[in-house]
Amino acid sequence: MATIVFNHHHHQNSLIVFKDNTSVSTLKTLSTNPVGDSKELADLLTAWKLMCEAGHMAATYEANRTICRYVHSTSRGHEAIQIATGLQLKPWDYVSPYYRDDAMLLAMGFTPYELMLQLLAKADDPFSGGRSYYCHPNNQRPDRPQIPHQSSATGMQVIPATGMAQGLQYLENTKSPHLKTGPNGELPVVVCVLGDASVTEGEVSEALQFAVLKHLPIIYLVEDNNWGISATAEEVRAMDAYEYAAGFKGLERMRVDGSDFTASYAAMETAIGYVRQERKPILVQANVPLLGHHTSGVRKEWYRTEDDLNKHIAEDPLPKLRSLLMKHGIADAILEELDIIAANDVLHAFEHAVEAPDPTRESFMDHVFAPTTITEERGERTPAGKQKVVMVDAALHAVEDILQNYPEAIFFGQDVGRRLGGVFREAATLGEKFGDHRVYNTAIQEAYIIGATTGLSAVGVKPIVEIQFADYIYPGFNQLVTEVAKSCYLSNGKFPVQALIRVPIGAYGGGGPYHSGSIESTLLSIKGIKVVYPSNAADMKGLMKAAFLDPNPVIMLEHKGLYWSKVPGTLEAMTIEPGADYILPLGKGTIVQSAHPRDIKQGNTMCIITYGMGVYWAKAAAKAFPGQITVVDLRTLYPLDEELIYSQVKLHGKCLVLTEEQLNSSFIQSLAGKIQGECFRYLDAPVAMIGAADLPAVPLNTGLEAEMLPSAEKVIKAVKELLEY
Ligand SMILES: Cc1ncc(C[n+]2csc(CCOP(=O)(O)OP(=O)(O)O)c2C)c(N)n1
Ligand SMILES: [Mg+2]
Repeated sequence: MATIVFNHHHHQNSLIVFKDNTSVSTLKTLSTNPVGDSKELADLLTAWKLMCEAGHMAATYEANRTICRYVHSTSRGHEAIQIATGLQLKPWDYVSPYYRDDAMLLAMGFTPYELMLQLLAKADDPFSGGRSYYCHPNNQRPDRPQIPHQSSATGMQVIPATGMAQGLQYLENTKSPHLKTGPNGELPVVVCVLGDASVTEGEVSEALQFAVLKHLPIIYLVEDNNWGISATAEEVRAMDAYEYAAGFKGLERMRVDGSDFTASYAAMETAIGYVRQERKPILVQANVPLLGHHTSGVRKEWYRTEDDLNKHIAEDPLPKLRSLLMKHGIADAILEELDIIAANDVLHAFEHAVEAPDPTRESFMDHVFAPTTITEERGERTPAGKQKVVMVDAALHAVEDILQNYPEAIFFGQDVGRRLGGVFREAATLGEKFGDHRVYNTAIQEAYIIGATTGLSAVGVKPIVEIQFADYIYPGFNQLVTEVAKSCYLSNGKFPVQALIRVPIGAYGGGGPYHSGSIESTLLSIKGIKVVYPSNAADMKGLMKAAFLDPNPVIMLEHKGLYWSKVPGTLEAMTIEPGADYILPLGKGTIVQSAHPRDIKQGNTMCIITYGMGVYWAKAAAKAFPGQITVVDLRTLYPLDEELIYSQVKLHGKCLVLTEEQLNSSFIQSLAGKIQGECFRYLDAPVAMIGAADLPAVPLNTGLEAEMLPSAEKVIKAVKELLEY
């Protein structure tokens, strides 16, 4: 035994080209001498040990199903391609493995014990602290490949992973100190792994399109087992991933027998070598058998025939590797002994993991957000001698200051680049000032625009992105819910997503359906993001800075009706422009107008709690009730300034909550409930609510639109009723 060496280093100059007749010539240049040296043998033995380990882990979990009660998948059948990949990745590489990649994690250096801590949802689970399933890794340890948060949603890691490659390219092109390279300046690659059935998902195509367009350094590794739970390949796809890849001009591709370790190793060596050198994307389709269950909960015998199982068993990578090693002259007894060692190691790790403590229950709320350093208003809000600006310019200038001061900040979205500078000119001149590598147009890919921020943030870029109209955020909604919002919590605080997402919103008089909608309640139903909604230029500038510096995902809702103060009654959205140092923390509301102390004393007053356009409806209405109305502008919808809200409600005893959104099941309706619960004893009337009529869209005709939306007149009516209550 003592003579056996386990080698985790790959062959320096011994690339084998894996190619077929459709692979294009770029890959041929990487061809050198074939393997066959002692290093290869060491790799094979390492792979054997890891494969044995993975097999024993799966078997141990199966044998202890009552203990392993949380659902899990294992790699059985997929081990060869996974180990071949994991062994060749470097600590400066970035990987998005999927839920079946436990053998790959072993090959990257994660121990069976570490993986089992997650299996059993223990406190010391190094990935999620007991919050997410087995084989949902993330890693920042500098001695192993870097892994951002991994969700359970199939295919949806492809956009975040491509975002990592986008970020690496930016850091590389700008020679950023944030780029982590190898000891000899070796460049990082990204590996994104996915199952065959997830390739057909729509978001995958957005990512592939972006990767080939921008020549990103990423390897898409598809583990093709012909199954997507119980759906067969024949049933649900017209082509495999390799064939699909042909449609993405510039995407290199290869197919490999993923059950053959040598072939897999060579294929991945070629793919990784290609991407490390050429900085272009490649797709590798590895055909593999599926030998285990889909998951511990969805059992193979429920839907797979004996014939099908036998076909897969015939491709088991384990006996294939065994016979290869025996051909290399390794005695069966040695392989047997390695297998026994692996079995013992796995058993000990399991016993140990079972004993490990659970997370403390008190910790369940930890890491929803990373702490922000911006907690106080700072800088000059109304500098002397400065002109008033419209809100859109305040936003623009804030982003300009940010791009000026933070070289790792980039800004992209539809039409924000040089030629137009945003359909509302909210990004005008930025492309010219900062260059096309920092401010640029993207395709109409809302999922990509939002989801890429996860990957960009993971590699140290600070993305500012824009969704052109709030009404069109829905294609990006999935990424927001599934990836962006959950990353911090489920990585136990390791991967908060620093993202500033600008979203022009709201009705502005005749904008019509699909261009006038409000979306804050749908956003606020997502936990793990912050939502800001300024109503004037000064707040816009200060909040934009705080939103950017917040280490968490922040949505900036920018009202199109307030942008230029063109909507009648919104002139006050223009303010003196705050200084470049001005910053306004999130989560702090403000009193924009106060009732008179005399009226408060007499008990004749009330407060209107609102935000955005509501502030202007409220202020206009208040003119009809001099001294009697306090108007609170929330400014941030999450986190919410509850202290200010409740103190004002308690002071006045009467309250109207006001929103531009359709009222039913809205944020403002739930706020009314909270106020009623919190301030019940202080209330002299039920909390009144005004919102838009519950229509599916804002109608185009301005008369119809006006009927739907709140107005000063509608507010006056409600105020009157409340004051007389
Ligand atoms: C978006 C989404 N829809 C459905 C599921 C439920 N689901 C989990 S695995 C799976 C099949 C995935 O098949 P494939 O990508 O081929 O990977 P395999 O399990 O075969 O390795 C499905 C439908 C999910 N996790 N995510
Ligand atoms: Mg599959």
